[in-house]
Amino acid sequence: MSNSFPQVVTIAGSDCDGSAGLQADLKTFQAQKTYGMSILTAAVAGNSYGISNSIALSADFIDAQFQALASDFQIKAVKTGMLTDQATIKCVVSNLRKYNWPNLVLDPVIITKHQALLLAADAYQTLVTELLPLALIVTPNFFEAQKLSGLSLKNDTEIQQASQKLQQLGAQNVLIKGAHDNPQQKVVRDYALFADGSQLWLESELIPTQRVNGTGDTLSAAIAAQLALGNSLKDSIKIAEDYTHQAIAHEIQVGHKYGPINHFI
Ligand code: PXL
Repeated sequence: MSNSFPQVVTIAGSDCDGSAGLQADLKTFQAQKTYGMSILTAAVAGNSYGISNSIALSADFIDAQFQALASDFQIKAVKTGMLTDQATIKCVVSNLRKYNWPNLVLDPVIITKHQALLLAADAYQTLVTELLPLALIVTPNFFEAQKLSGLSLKNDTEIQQASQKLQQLGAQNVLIKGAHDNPQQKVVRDYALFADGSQLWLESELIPTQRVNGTGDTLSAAIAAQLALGNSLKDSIKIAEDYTHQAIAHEIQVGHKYGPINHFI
């Protein structure tokens, strides 16, 4: 067995309860047999009931973290999570341009499932115009995809059109996560559109549980980890989807309400 592990970085906020944000990313990197690192952008105070407070780190400190990692490690893939505001996005964009790390997975974190705003309203356009064009793949959830595309996504054609729109905005590849808020629903369907125009519908059984905190973070982190391991984007998405599904299916009892998924599997 080799003792060398590809190094992967998350640029994200800390969620103190360990369910989401950079904690979920690092657990995922570890589970995928990659070496995880983190550039901290913000920290939130929260638990399985919700988020009560947050702070953003300074651009100077974010710069220092980039510099520390770039001067020592060979980064094979990167993902972004909570980016707070315009100043943070601009700082992250200028560092990504400077260091040119490969395989950027952009999880456009805007608002949590429970309506906590993690990106300032005036930062949204900056994310689209400056960060999206650097992304190998963008992984919006259903609501983020509606917001990014301006479409209601009421049928498959609109989901396909929204993905094309995100490509036109600069993302090379797009993964839109399907809605899962209909009580009658039995399956969740995610959709991927690739740079060469090929596409993939990914269908999985909907697991009826409230314990899904950190699902989007985990999926995008797993994609980054698989890319770092040298897999193709298509294979990385399939492996990451399967890992995330298993992590939801094998529920763990942590916290009283909207608990974390199971990164041990
Ligand atoms: O799951 C989105 C997310 C990302 N980053 C941080 C979070 C959350 C959700 O709670 O707290 C820091």
